[in-house]
Amino acid sequence: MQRPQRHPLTALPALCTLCALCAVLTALSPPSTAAAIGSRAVMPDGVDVYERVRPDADHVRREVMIPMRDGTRLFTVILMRKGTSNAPLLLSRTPYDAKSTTNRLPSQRLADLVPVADIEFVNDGYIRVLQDIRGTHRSEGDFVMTRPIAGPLNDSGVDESTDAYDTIDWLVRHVSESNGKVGVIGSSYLGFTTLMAEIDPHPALKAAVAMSPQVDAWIGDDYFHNGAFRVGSLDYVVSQSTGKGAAGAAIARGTGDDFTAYLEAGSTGDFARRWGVDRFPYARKLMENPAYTAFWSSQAVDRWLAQRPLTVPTMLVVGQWDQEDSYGATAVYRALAPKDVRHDMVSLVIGPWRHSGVNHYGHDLGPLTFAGDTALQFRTETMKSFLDRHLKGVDGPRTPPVLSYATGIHRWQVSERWPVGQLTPLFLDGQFTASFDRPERQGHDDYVSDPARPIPFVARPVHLNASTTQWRTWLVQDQRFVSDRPDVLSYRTAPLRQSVQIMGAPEVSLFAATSGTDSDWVVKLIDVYPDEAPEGADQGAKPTMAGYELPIGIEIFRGRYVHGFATPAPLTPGQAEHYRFALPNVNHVFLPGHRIMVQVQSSLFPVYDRNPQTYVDNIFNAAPQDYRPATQQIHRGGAKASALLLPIVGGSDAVR
Ligand code: PG9
Repeated sequence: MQRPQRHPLTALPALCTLCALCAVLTALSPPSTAAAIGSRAVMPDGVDVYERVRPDADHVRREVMIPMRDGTRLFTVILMRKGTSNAPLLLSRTPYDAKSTTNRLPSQRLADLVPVADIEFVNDGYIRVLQDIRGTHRSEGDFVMTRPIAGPLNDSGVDESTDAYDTIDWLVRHVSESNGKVGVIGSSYLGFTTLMAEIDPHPALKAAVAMSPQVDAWIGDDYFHNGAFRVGSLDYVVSQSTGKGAAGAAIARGTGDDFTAYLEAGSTGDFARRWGVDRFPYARKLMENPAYTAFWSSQAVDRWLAQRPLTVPTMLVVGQWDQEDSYGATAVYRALAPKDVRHDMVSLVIGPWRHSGVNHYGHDLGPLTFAGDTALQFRTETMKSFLDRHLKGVDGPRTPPVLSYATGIHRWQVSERWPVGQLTPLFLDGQFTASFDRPERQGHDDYVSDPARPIPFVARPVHLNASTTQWRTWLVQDQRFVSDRPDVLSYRTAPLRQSVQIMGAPEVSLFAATSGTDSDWVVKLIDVYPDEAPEGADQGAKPTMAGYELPIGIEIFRGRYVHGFATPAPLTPGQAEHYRFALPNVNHVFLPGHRIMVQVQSSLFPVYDRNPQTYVDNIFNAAPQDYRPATQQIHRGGAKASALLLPIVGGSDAVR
């Protein structure tokens, strides 16, 4: 609505109505104090709309409300270079504000407005479309977190799949500059909406690129990993559930160390209640569904896709050090690859990136430096030719079935399938050694895990804020900050005589017992750099990687689920169980002179909530007296030969 505006002159008494000069002078001079004090002398300075797109802009911007089948209208931004015709549409459906995402810089150049990852596409004539999903920002309707597919968990009859369908249908009929072909792309939440568009897809949907998609939030994406709860989820829920049209709220707990904030609160449920987070519907859904019941399994996107025909060429992308959604992309690859009989529909890309790092600068991560901007290389050389082929009919280079960046030797590698390596046990042995030879003697190593002294996941102070460097790089942090703790067991190989390459997901095969009735098991695969002194290190001039303990994968498993994710049960004190779980997928080369290390511990706090180590029905509601120290036993050798199975390229011959 226009605010009423009054010109100051209209409030002044007429001076000399016949004299033009007098009128001009009056207009130029500031209103007199007397006039300003008078009843209506101040002109309001706010304006409702500033038309940012000026006549000399290089692009056209349309903001439209697209109607869905239930009448709800979704806010959509459509951007294209002036003079565009017969061009493909590149659609992303986001909960993160379509308008501000497409106003990166105040500029008349389209390339300045869109996110950096889009620049090559808009420069090459793609029509870029971003839409606020239902219930977020400028769109109508209710927001439902990662809205389940219409069915038992969603009786509204609409979901992100129908909304994608209706949007695509509208776009191809109303954007006259388009060639009628649509691609969907996006990372994380947008990776989820990308995959949802592939369920019963619109015929105009010709290609999809799902990056770090949230696929199964209980097994290995945002909210839980193998049943252990990721407490930072509460921050996300609060900001996401309050964000319509504005920046979402933050939990008002102050700016201190989150390690202390969570430890002092008690259980995660107590933390939530203390800060009023238990009033958020999605926080309640999380806290009421701690096990992998139908609530979670029937939301798993890989299961939905597995049940449907594969009709949309799909590229799945993930970062090797993805601190949020490391699971989803490869889970969907596993679900779809068997359907890809002609071997030309599904591809997988694993880059040396953090979560969504594929859309940002890819030169480095924490202390690691790569061969150039790996993210830009992927986007311009692989992703663009994939989309050009399917959306523009360009007969460019073949899309590699699998493309992965070999960290350690800094090289992109193409393979026909994934995983490539053959699982080869690296055994835990006596004297805290690790070896590819089966241990000769049986034994166990013990430590006390005390929930009152959980092991931090980064050096304190901890800030569970997803936009900090601390959060974005914690998966590559030097593990020496905990290696000396008595409750962290570190098993190391001798320095390697030859390089060892792994391509796939390392698998934990851990035989472990606890004196408690529940327990968490955290396993880390670490590349230990040799104690070398690079040039300049003596003057302290350059950061050195000497002795660096670089995590190649870190994962957790909540003991109560050892016999089934849907059927938690107390552990029997002192009885060893066999824990099997996977670390994230990687392509890494351990170089000669480096050592391979396996660390085992029982907490990783506060990225994961504490296990009280006494079985309670719902850990969210554990009472203070439930948190008890426990003695843990890690078995090695004989029938309980704990090992980390490494997907070694060249099999066991490569390490002999
Ligand atoms: N990892 C974030 C997320 C996705 C889906 C649900 C909840 C969180 C994200 O970066 O979008």
